[in-house]
Amino acid sequence: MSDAVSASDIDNSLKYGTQSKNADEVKDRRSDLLVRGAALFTADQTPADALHIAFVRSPVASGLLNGVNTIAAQSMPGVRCVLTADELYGGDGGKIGHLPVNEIIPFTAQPAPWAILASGTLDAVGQAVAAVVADTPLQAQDAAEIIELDFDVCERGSQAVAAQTWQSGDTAAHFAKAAHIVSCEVQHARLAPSPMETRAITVRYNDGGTLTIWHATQTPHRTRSHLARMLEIDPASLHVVAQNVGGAFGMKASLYPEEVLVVWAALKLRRSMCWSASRTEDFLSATHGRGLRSKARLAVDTDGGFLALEAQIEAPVGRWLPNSGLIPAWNGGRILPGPYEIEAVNIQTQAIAYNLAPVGIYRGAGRPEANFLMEGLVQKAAAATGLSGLEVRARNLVPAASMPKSTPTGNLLDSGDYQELLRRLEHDGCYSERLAKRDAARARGVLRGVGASIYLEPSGDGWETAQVTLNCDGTAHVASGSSGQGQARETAYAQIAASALGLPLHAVNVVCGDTETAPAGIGALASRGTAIGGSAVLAACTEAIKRRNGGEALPLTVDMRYDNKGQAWGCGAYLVDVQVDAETGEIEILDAFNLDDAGRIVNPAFALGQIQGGFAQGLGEALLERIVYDENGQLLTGSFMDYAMPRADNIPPLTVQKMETPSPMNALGAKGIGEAGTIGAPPAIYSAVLDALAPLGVRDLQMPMTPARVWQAIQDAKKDANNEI
Ligand code: SMO
Repeated sequence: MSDAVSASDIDNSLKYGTQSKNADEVKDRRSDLLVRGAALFTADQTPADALHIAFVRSPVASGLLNGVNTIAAQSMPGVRCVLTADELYGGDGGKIGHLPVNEIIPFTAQPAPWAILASGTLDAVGQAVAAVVADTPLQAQDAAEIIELDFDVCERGSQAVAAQTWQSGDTAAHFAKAAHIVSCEVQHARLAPSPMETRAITVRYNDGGTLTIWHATQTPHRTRSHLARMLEIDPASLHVVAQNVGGAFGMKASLYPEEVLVVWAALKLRRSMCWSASRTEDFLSATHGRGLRSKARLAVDTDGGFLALEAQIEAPVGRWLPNSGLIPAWNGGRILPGPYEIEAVNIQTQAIAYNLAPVGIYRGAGRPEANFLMEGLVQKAAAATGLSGLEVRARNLVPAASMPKSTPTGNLLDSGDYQELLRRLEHDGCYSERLAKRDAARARGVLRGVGASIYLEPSGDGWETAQVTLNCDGTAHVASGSSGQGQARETAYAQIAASALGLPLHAVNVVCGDTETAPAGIGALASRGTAIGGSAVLAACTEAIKRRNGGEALPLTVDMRYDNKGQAWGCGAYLVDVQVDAETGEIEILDAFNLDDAGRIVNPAFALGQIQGGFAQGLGEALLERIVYDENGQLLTGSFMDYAMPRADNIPPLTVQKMETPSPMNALGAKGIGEAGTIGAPPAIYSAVLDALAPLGVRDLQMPMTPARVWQAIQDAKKDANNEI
């Protein structure tokens, strides 16, 4: 082989950034299998002798559970056993602990502990009440369907469970002297994250009683530690593997009750066991995202300067909380006032429990909501002052010279040049030409609009692990505590290591997502994979080189636990052109310009993929997606026939440009990019649509801006106009 490496090569090339191949040309190591449909997902790992589980679910949103009649089901063909809360919590069932919750904002009322199977009360339509274990999935399903639940229906309720306030400066004084006070009220729809593979878990019962668990998760090490704690078993007896998970988007960030049940059953019956949710089961009982209701007022001076911000955020949660259930409430509040300089704030956030499906993190997890609220206020401030939206932003963005900048909610904006983003948005995004095209279209009677947004994407905080081994044959092995959900994680880490070690890419092997072959770590969430996980790889490589230069013999292994210095704040600015059909209310996005600053980029093609995917999901929130319940808490959108996902023909051409302001907060200088599109796209699309409808007098809309809603808004505006005459 012409490019084989020897151990001595490692000594000679220490300079990070000397890549053997143009980073642009590096393809995802998994792409061949994925594109050919040959990659294995969780449900593909099912052992031949595995038993299958089907769940009986609550048909009501709130009720008292008097009993479960399982007798007929127990004698159905292929049925091994039927499990209810009695088996789990009574008799010799042993005890199962509760799913942990990250109390990122303080509980104001401790939510009732959540049972793995309903015990005493029914708290949401779709809550698992009983489980059938059978030889085949269909046998399990058939038996589940004849199980009868005895219950009394109760009133649905809601209860505030957690809250936090951020207060700084004298907001009242500023509002009293403000030249303009603008306000904004946003109701985000609940969204279904909808990964390609639904929730799935496959448990292989091994000789000796250990378990190998394939789990569609973003956090395999968390799966192991939480299961060990809840089931009071040795974590060493659990081997958790998360390989191709079919996407996750926050929905697979932590364990679900159903998944704990599957593992419990495998241990109890000493058999391999598996479960894969149907799409409808995911709509019913996997976590939803968004759903926040936010209200805000902004005090503005005569020059368009922002003086003070008041905001109230209400984040819905279910009657049970996944590990990250409080994150959207936290991010939705603490990320205000976004990229703008406002010293006086009074922001309250609350998490409120409803008898509906659980809510968790979903791509952005409070970032899109905070950003949408601020951009809405900016548009209102522009209208009130008569300035353009871009001019109002320019007057209020945190200047680069102030970085790092402490925010009134206790964050530290680490780096970034927001004014330059705005300047480039206007110049490189050809803003005035877009306006000219809009005006020409308007002159022909076409409803066309241009919208802009600026966004922040704080990455996660904390630590991640990496283990790097320099082998005698000149190759390197990298094991990361992080995981992947489809971001080409191993390939990006291989690029980081190859650059740091001065090796050709093929000489670097990378593993992650497996508790046996990778060190314990956090996982794939909160835009932290490259910023923190990648920095852990880099730091381990740097240490390996140091020890090799110090004369240490090969093979040598470095175990690194890397702590970042703080959150890295990615940022960007988007421009969108839309056209609205006045007859049908249909919106077409004609074009979009995306300018993103994710700090140091490892692989431009992977970053681009994240921007495109995020934009598509942001577009879904803006125009299409909405979970709907009826007044009894019954889910009306339980399939893709009722819940509209964006399709390829909804996605406009994207012109993507980047800035690269390295973050001082981590070794790599990287920031997040995975959530950028979901944060930046909705407000840009929204303001473009309102701009298009402005000639008709439409001033307000809520997302998703479906044709029916847009058409109705047009009719209402016409009616108002007629009334005025
Ligand atoms: S919403 Mo993300 O997977 O932290």
